[in-house]
Amino acid sequence: GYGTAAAIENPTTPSVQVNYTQLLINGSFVDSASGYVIAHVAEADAEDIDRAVSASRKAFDEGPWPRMTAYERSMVLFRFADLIDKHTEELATLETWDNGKTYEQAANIELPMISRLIRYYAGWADKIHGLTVPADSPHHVQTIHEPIGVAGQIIPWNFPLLMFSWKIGPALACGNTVVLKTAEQTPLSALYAAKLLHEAGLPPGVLNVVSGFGPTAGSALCRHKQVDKLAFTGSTQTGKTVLELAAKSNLKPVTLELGGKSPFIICKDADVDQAVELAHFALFFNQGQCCCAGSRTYVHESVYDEFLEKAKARALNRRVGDPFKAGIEQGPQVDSEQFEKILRYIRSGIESGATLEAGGERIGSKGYYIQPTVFSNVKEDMLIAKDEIFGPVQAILKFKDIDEVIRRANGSGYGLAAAVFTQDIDTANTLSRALKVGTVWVNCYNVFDAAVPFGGYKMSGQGREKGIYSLSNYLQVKAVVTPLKNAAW
Ligand code: TXE
Repeated sequence: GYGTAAAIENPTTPSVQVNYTQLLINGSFVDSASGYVIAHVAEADAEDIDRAVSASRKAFDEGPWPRMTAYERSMVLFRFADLIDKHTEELATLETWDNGKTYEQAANIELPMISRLIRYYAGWADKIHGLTVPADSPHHVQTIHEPIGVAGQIIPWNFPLLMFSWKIGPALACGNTVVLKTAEQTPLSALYAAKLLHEAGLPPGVLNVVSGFGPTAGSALCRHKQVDKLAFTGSTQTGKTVLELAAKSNLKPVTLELGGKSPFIICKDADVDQAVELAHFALFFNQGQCCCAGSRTYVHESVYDEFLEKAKARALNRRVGDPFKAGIEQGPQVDSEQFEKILRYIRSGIESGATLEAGGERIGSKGYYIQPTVFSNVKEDMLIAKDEIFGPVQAILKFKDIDEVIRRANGSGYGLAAAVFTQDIDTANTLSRALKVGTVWVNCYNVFDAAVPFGGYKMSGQGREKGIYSLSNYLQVKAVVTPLKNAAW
């Protein structure tokens, strides 16, 4: 016969395992020239999203998570933070494998930020409460701050574990349950971290982590009617899709953290050496794959030539190579798609008349390494000054006066971050207030404290993450009104 449904649903597991997955060339198994397979990961589709959402729904509706005391929830998160510190080596290694970022950056900069952020939200869990509100009529009025329910969260590949922590930290502290979809390029670290969170005492179903692609798993999560809230970090284009899917399904609220084209403004009185180093860091950090990368470097005409020479020298000195080696500043780009996109933008920069001062090409023929690239003579109407390149490509523009640079800096459709470099307090204040962006760094860059809100104006997003601000993304406010029998008291 053809076999029964039970036999299909419970297939035999053979004892033989798949051992050979590389290429067999000249008698040996070898990796392909373009890279090697790190791991195979399960791919979620709509049906798996449905299973994850059901588990999350049940964990929210039936508890215990939202009904545990806030202190108990807080302790789970504190224990999780300790486990992150204990497993830094494993987590940072997975991050470097998946993303190509340097191991030193992952282990020494990102992992400590992640456990710190989890502790920050662990600290909030038992400090979330409503108000007693004075009414005009004889009523006792109070507000109760309740978790929203099942949060669907979608994260990108540029900071996989950091984005995981920004998303789950406030959601869990407020008592929500979560289905989180990692980026298809970088699924490994979040799975490992989620396992640690269960070791720390998280009940089953509270956090579900699914690996999968955007148009399948991601969109199924956005469309799901049992999901009560969405949080997304990624491209502006996909952000629009997420908002649309939310609106068309059950009108779930959405927070978005999207792309940017952040201006880094170097005024005439700036210390040029410091400005060069910070502008370099602002753009090239993480292979240029930062939503807040300082990707429009505005330099005052009086220091322009000196800045340009030094910026070029700094880019040429950048140490690019194996991200697991000590002292390396830049690893490969995340995948061939991003790699090709960046090389296309470099060609477009040359064609549109910008001056290529350094770099401009791939390094070697293996892996997605790109030379640290500097363009001068960049104009706002060029694509390299308008679009998010998301790669190691610095675009330098010249300006004359403050009003002009404000206008030009604000001319972008994005509004994520900006930097102001000056010794003059009045210039710093004027620029900080005039720039239409969610973060202004004055004489610094990429300072990411857990307590400081982050998010965008305009097409860089909606809502704020981190700090006290992200709690409101994960809370409903309920007003409870009760008549007072004896209004005199
Ligand atoms: O982004 P996507 P991609 C920018 C950067 C980059 C460009 C493209 O300029 O070059 O975006 O990168 C999921 N429904 N940023 O293609 O598509 C996807 O699976 C639901 C800036 O990687 O936005 C992944 O988990 N989800 C950004 C996440 O969205 C969908 C960081 C991000 O992928 C989906 C990353 C859909 N239809 C890229 N399609 C930042 N703000 O830092 C995709 N996804």
